[in-house]
Amino acid sequence: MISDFISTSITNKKRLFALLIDPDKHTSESLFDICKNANDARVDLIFVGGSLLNNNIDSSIEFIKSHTKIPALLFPGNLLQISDKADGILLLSLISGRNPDLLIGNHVIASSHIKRSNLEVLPTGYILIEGGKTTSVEYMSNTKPIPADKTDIAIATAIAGEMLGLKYIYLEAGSGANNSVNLEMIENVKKNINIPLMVGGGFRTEDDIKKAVTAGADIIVVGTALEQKPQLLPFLVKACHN
Ligand code: 1GP
Repeated sequence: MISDFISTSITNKKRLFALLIDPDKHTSESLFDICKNANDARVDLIFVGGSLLNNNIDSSIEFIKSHTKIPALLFPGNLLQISDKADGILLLSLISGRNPDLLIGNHVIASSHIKRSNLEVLPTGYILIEGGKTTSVEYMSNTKPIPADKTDIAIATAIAGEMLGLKYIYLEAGSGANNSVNLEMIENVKKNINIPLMVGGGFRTEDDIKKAVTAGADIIVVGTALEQKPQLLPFLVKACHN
C-alpha cells in the first residue's frame, strides 16, 4: 500500500520526493527520458495530472508504468483524469476554496467508479496558497487562494481537514508559482496537524527544497522546474532525501 510506504518513510524520518508529470507536457520520447531519470534519481512517487487533458491519460499512465516501478498516483486536475491504470489517486478536496464541486460534488460523481477500480484512495485536503501570480489551479478551480501571509487561516484550514478525516494535507502554491509556500506557513501547519504534509508549487532549487523539508514538509512535489531543466532531477531528489 502506498499509504503504508508513506507512513513508514515518515516514521523513519525519510522525506519523499514526488515528481509531477503532466502528460500534456510530454512526447513519448520525453516521457521515456523522465521515467529513466526518475529511476536513476530514486524518485519516491510519481503524480500524474494537469489542468487540461490533451493526451490520453490511460495510455500515458500505461507508458509510465511500463518504464518504472515507482508508484504512480493520479493527481487529477478534473474528472476526466481518472484512470484505473494508476496505483492510486490523491482524492483532493479543495478545502481552501468554496467551490462545492471541488469540495464534494466531483467526488460524488466519481465515487462508484473509483470504488470499482483497484485504485488506492489517498484522501487529501488540498489547500491553495497565494504564490505571486494567478496559477492554472486558481483560474480553473474558480477559487481564491489563501493569502501567503495568512498563516492562521492556513493552519485552521489544515486542522479542519484533519478533523474531517482527511489523511493528508497538501499546501499548494500552484504549478509554476513565483513563490513557493513560505517556510513559516509550512512550519506552523506541520506543528498543528498529525497527518503527512505535502508541499508543492514553485520549487526550483536544491535550497528551496532543503528549506521546505527542514520546515516540516514530508513530501515535496516538483513539476515545472523539471519540465524546464530535467537535468536537475537527481540534485532536487537528493536535497529532499538528505
Ligand atoms: C503543482 O505542486 C505542483 O500542482 C508542482 O508545482 O509545477 O511549480 O513544481 P510546480
